[in-house]
Amino acid sequence: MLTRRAALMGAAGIAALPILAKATNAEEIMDTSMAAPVDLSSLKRIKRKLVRPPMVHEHEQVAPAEPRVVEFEMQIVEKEMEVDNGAYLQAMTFNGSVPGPLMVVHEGDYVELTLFNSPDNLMQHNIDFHAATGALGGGSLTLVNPGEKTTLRFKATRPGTFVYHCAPGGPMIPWHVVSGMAGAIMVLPRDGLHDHEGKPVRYDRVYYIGENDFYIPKTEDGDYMRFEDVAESYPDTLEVMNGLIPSHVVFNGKVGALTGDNALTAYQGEKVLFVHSQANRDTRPHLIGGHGDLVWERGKFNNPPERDLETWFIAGGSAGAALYEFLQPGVYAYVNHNLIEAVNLGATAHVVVQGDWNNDLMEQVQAPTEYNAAYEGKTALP
Ligand SMILES: [Cu+2]
Repeated sequence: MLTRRAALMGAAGIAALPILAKATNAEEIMDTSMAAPVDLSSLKRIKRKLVRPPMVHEHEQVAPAEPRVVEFEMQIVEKEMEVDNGAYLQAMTFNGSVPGPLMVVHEGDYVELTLFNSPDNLMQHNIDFHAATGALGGGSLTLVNPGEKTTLRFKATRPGTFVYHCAPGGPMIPWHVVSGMAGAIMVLPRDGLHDHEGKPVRYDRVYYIGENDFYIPKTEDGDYMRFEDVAESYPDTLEVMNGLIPSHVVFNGKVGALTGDNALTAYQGEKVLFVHSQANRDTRPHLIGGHGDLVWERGKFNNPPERDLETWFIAGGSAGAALYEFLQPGVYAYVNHNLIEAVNLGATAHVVVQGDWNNDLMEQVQAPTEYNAAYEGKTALP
């Protein structure tokens, strides 16, 4: 008997795979059911409860020597989100947030994720981990219909920050990603982070910033269109997507998600690690008034970090990490330094830092005041 699942997945699932010589070959190659079993029964298992970005779930920076199996659960939620005043997105999300939660494990650990596709959803979804090896990053082993769940385990062999995203095949891939279905995982070295000289480094806080480009269609009158559900939003959204000009570029799902009352916080003297991902498009984070002391620009901890950067580059489809010790109190802006995207399209966060001002680093020697242009300032000109 043809089950509902087979009917839904059979043709669509296989057709969505990249082109291989023959369909039968693809099926055979992707069949993992005959592989030799692995015995992980001697490993300790721990459960991690994921939290909403920019916060990051509880974790150790230095892990015990023995690898562990780290269990996570994630639910896929399709829902409407207001990404700016009057601009509504039919979003697809990992765990209800855009971006999806940051997962943290250590090199050599096994990530074991149970993914639930809520029966309230309309779409098939899956998860492709850039940190994983094989099966399209796990994408071909995790395709779930509404009402289905699946569990994937992969070994975190490479330390670094990596994107994960939904990739259900064909044009569904970019659409699901720009509808919010992306997040990141941080695979720490077992003994924690190291600086450019190999000395251990710790962070006092970690924040996860997921940047998204949205493509919300407009009516002929210039108002943003609003849709009943994700499926209805697709044709108009696709047209905007294919123009490659985003209507919004935001951090953490909406304009102002990390500013004002939602600003990130820190104390002077704290080392803050900013993990920044962009699953679809290049970006260039910059901390106005600060720096990147140690920056893993490509996010991979086996490479020595860059030092003292002013702006760093996150290639679309990757996540990077920047560590900064805040030396002055005040409000810092953390932006995408394409300033049109930062200011006009939304990609701005604030970091409010408490502490004591250091006049040695900066002092306002003369507050702005009127001057007599007949006598002063002339010596400045060449
Ligand atoms: Cu999806």
